[in-house]
Amino acid sequence: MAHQQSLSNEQLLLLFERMTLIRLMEERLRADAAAGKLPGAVHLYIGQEAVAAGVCANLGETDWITSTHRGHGHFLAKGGDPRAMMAEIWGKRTGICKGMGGSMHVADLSKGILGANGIVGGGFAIATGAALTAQLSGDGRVAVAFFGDGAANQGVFMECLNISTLWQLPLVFVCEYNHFCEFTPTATVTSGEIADRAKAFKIPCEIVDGNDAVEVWTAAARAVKWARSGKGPFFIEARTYRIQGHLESEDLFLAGGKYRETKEVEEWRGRDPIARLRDLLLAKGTFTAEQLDGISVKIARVVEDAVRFAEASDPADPELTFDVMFAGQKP
Ligand SMILES: Cc1ncc(C[n+]2csc(CCOP(=O)(O)OP(=O)(O)O)c2C)c(N)n1
Repeated sequence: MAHQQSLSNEQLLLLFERMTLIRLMEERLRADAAAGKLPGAVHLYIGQEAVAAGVCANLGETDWITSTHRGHGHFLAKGGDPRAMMAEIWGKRTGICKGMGGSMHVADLSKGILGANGIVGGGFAIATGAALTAQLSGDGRVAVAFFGDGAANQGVFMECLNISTLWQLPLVFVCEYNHFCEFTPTATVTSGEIADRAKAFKIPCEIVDGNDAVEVWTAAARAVKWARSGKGPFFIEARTYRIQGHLESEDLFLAGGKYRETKEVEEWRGRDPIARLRDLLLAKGTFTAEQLDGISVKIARVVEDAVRFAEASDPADPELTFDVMFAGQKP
């Protein structure tokens, strides 16, 4: 585990708390999806928590992020409200988007969360636009585009690499290389290294162990500093693994088919980013196992509270569809 000395105990603890919150929220969503309680699809972030938490810990509230269809972790890591996220996923009017967007569209502009996105690669141009806004206003903000290894094969990725470096925009690209695009192993559809695509535009790159929160944090600190100081974009490729299926109901799509070996999933479970951070905290001797367990219990209560809030809320108002889709016009 490299560079651990550069994080204070408070920063390490914050990472642990954020990652635990994401994990427990996702595990609860997994259970509720299996019980048929959730409307719509959920794409879970289990196993990738170190990426969102490590990057967002380096951002201020007014910095921007764009996310993906697998966006719960980014939302929570950037300070999004667990209750409002849960209610959104449950399709309730108390949701962060009044229950109109659901899991794939959690967003909170007041926290710089420009939204999860059902369009693969949809966040690139939004983040590039946000970075241009930051540059024009000169207010020192940065934008971060989280995206998957599959999204790196979208043409708009190249467009945004190109213009962001030409215009020296304060933009950090964060590729979460989780090894799959739906049910397709990335290696079968992606030639060469994704980071090399950024290098071709002379954008500085770092490839990090995406299951090592400290390594992600350290690379992100460098990237954000670089972008904020006006030097242009930075690219991080975080090597990680998608522990859950592409989406929780994937068995319906697969009809008994298989696209990865159980052994491989188990190997990656052994590199669990939260267990690794916990081991580091214990090894440093600053926190005891009882203290860390106590934190997890407290966070489990936050999750329970979010679920109860969502359950007790009224369903989304269908009439609102006309406002959000058609600016109030009715056919
Ligand atoms: C433009 C577009 N094409 C295809 C899809 C269908 N689709 C949804 S998720 C996905 C795979 C995305 O893989 P990746 O970007 O690696 O993200 P991950 O699911 O691994 O987090 C695809 C092809 C889509 N939603 N949007």
